[in-house]
Amino acid sequence: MSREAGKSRFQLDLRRHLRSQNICDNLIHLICEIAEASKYVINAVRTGDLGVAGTSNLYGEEQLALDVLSDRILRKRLIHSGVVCNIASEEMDDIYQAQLPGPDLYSVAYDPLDGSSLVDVNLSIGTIVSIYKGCDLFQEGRKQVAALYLLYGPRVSMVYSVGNGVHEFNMNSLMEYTLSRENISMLPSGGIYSPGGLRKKYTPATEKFVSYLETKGSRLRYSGGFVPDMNQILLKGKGVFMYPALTDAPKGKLRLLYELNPMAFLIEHAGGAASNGKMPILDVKPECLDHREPVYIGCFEDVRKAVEFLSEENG
Ligand code: AFP
Repeated sequence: MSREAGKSRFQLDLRRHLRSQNICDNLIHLICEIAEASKYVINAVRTGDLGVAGTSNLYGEEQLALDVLSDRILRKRLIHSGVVCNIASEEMDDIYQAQLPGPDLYSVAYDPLDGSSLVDVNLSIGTIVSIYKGCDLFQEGRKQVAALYLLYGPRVSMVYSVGNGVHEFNMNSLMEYTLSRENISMLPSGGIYSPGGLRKKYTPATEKFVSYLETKGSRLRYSGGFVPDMNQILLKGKGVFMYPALTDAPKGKLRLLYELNPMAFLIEHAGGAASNGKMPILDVKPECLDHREPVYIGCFEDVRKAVEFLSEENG
């Protein structure tokens, strides 16, 4: 019996699964390169220096050595992949051109280590990646051709979509990614809510939405890490995450290019929704690298309800 025939569907490794997705070889190569880079990021997280790197990123946040190291690992892989045109990283101030525009090239926006401030208290963190065809990174999120995240938790997992379902892989003892869940699907409404930001800075509409969730019995689950918090909602298929407009931060905190667009792509392809309170996240036209948007993301009905409360406030 051939090796493939002897393997159950759930022993499929990442490259084989990508080949079943009817996408071009360069995109398969790119996603596999990102998966390969994650092994070095994991090693850095597990053993790396937690000291502050002494530099700061676009947002003035002190860069932990791990932020800088993870960014360097991913960028180097993308540059040497041979299929990447432009690169934007949450840890870089400007777009990096890896090579001149050409056919079958991709552009990548990523947050190399989202939640890095949680490493020194041993909480889960992740890498978030958004992939576009061509060289324009300021396209609406709906034009992404792929999105994925890596979650560095008790297990290391990878969730990706190229627009044909959302699929989870777990890393085995040989550091290979093997399929663990295929075509993940979310319920219309759920029992978890993850409220980011300071409650005392919520607008009345957001406050009403949270009260609605609590009244219907939703349980608060919030770690401070976007990737683990969203992974819980996605894999349990039930719940909503919000980092809303705050009274002193009307655009919220999370970045459109590096966090919201890739996560919204995954959630929508799993049957959920993502909104800034007025329109789908994936339809927002990115204005700059530092573009932030309020976000309500998760089960379709929960997000619809949030928009309903907010539309009363926004008039
Ligand atoms: P860090 O990368 O600075 O730790 O921020 C993580 C994050 O961008 C996102 O992962 C969380 O959902 C959000 O910030 C948490 O923000 P608060 O600490 O304000 O709740």
